[in-house]
Amino acid sequence: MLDKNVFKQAVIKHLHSTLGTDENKADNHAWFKAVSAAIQELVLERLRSTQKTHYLNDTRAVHYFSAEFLMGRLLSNNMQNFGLFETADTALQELGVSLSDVLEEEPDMALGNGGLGRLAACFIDSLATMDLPAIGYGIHYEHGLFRQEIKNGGQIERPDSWRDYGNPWEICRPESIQEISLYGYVETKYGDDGKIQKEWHPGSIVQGVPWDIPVVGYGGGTVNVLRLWQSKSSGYFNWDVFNAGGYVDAQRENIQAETISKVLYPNDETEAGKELRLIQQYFFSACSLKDIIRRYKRAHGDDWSRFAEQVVVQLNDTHPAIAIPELMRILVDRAELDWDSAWAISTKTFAYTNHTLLPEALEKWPVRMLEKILPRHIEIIYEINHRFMQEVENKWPGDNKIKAKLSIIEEAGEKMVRMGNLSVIGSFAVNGVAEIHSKLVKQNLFPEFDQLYPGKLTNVTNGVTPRRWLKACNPLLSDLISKKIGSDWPLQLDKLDAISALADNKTFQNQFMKIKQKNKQILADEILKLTGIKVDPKAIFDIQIKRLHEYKRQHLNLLHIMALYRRLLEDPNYDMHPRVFIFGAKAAPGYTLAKTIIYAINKIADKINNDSRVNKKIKVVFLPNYRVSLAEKMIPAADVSQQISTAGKEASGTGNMKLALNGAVTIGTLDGANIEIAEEVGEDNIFIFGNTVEEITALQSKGYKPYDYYYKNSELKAVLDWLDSDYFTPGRPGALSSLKDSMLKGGDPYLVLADYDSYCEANIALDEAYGDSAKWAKMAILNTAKMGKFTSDRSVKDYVERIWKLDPCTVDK
Ligand code: 9GP
Repeated sequence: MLDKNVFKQAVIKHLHSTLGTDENKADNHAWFKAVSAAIQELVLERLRSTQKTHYLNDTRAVHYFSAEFLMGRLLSNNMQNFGLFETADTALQELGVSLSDVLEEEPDMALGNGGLGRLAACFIDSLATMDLPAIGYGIHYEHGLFRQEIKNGGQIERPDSWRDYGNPWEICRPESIQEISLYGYVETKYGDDGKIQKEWHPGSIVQGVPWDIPVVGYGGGTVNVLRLWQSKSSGYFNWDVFNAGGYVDAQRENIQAETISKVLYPNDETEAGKELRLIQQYFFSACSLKDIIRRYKRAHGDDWSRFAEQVVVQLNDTHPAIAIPELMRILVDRAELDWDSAWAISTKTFAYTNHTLLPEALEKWPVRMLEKILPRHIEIIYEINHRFMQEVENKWPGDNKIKAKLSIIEEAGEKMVRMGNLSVIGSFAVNGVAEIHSKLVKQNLFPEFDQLYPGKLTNVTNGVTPRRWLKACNPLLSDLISKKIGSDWPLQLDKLDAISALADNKTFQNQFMKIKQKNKQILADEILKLTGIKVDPKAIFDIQIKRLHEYKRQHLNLLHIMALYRRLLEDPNYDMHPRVFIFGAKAAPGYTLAKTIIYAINKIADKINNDSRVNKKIKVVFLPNYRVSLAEKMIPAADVSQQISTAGKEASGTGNMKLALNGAVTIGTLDGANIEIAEEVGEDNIFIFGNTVEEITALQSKGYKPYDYYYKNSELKAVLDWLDSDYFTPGRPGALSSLKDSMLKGGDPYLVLADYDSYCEANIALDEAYGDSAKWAKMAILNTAKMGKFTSDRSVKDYVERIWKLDPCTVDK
């Protein structure tokens, strides 16, 4: 690898010959570009070796299809993974440049909404680190998730322009452009052998231009690729369709082609329900399949028999599920395989991950939309369904209820294609993302599928990469850990358990908590810079960071904050440790109540922070534009991790893992991966509260009555009523009433009120525990120590062994 002087020379060479500037003129952005270019030279060298090795070994590879990859920044990560971070730091210092200022110049690659997209980013990091042949496939959105500004307390969405000044990592590959078809009609013909043949005459053709982002494994051995497709007009104009009267169809291409990869849908957990969204899904799935097939054919020609041996495609949620009929179309219409052979190949190729049980997030597309956009695919879907219905009939003869439930086509109301059912039927493995979630997938979402295909439905608990989420984001703690237990923990996270033995050791406790204190000071400075709010780093830093959604219950946190505020007003000596409640969250632009919750947090924050009667005890901070790079600053500074979703609603969560890994203690419900975190850290080191899934089901089946809780608890009633006043929104009475209404008149769909009491109790227990500094230090240390299970390397290993069946392939250095 590079030594300091060679590195300096490389950076200066790029300042001069790539950027046309010099050391005296260069600003931080130019330094960022030059440093990135120097690193990219190494990256590309390793990328070339990796690709050559994979090609020569004709390796089986996993193809991770995901509409979202939330990569964040890459420079620091790539330097860390090459072991060059310290070298770069000293080299730049000697050049009079601050590495941390340079790192701040990199825009986040925010091509995802939240957990699902960030999980994909962690998985491709682990795949490269573990020398596994893999490629990520997604969309090269021109605009990633919107930039959030807060104006007068409310969220404003601004376009995210991550590539405005170029991106140093991506490589355009025009030699691998793919063309895909849309619209038009299907012609039925008879071949010479009398067999029916189908020919799709598309109304328009769109080009997919691939951009490759290298994915550097830790240690720099393997560099895999994330291939993102940008849409482009092909300039094709279909005379056939035009002459047949399809004027609009024939011209649609030019208007739409470049729109396809324009923006990431800013939805999280909700169905987008837009034609463009379906086109996006088809666009990247079809380009990616073509790319895979091109590569396969280069090695195996037209012999399809080995396709499923070489290729496994993981569908990240149902977003790429249209790849299933697309592969069938290619095999049946193009390669002219008979249906059964094609289906055998296809169902050995795909595996599907389910990430949610929320009904509104389970994708369905109107049949008429598919008929229009993908007329051949809807025919194939009907054929898949027809054959599947025969299987159902064999298993449950005459049971039309089960047929209606399992059918890919939903017939009640407007006819819809259920992408979840299609994914289960068309895949050889289906997994949920945490134990409880996978259990609910089996029990509630797809119980009959579980009976029909025993063993197909399984669990792979999520994980996060410890390289980014501890080593890089928390250098002080990482160094301390490495000094105590050696430096191989980023590759073998189980080794962290060795620090459990130090959990009672006073010196270690002091060292550990001193680092937390320093990280809190750094975050306090950042808070001041971003919001003008001064917070005391000695206070408890209590953090809730995630997308804004009612099921995640930021409003439960808020009700408790309001209750503390009241308690302090009523009793100025109310005994509590000073606490700073810190939020980061984006709301989907069309999700009105979520935006109201952001507004409420900000308005309540204004009031509390400026009320000298209480602001030594509580402060509330909403950090705007929550994103990966901000998470990297917040997580190391957290004392408390809020994971308070309604039980059964959060499939897994991954922020919960990152925060605990950095020594935050969780206050959480028995939901998602919280349950497994609790198992690992032990009940003494986590604050669990609230109704369980079973209790919630029972409450709902006997008729849940939020008003009962409202009238029973005078404090809860008072804080809810407070929302009706203009206390927090001077001159705008009722501006927060819709929030109260959602929990009373609206029926409180996420059972906030049912969990309120036990949440308050858990908070009291937490406050008491914090008062005992040795006890708290021990809890924090054990949280870090016990997170070994939650490395994404373990998740990937589970996928590899149980689903993907991949062998590692090391790349010579
Ligand atoms: O809501 C889940 C979240 O709990 C999980 O951690 C993440 C990764 O598996 O996926 C989220 N689901 C979605 O974003 C959409 O289904």
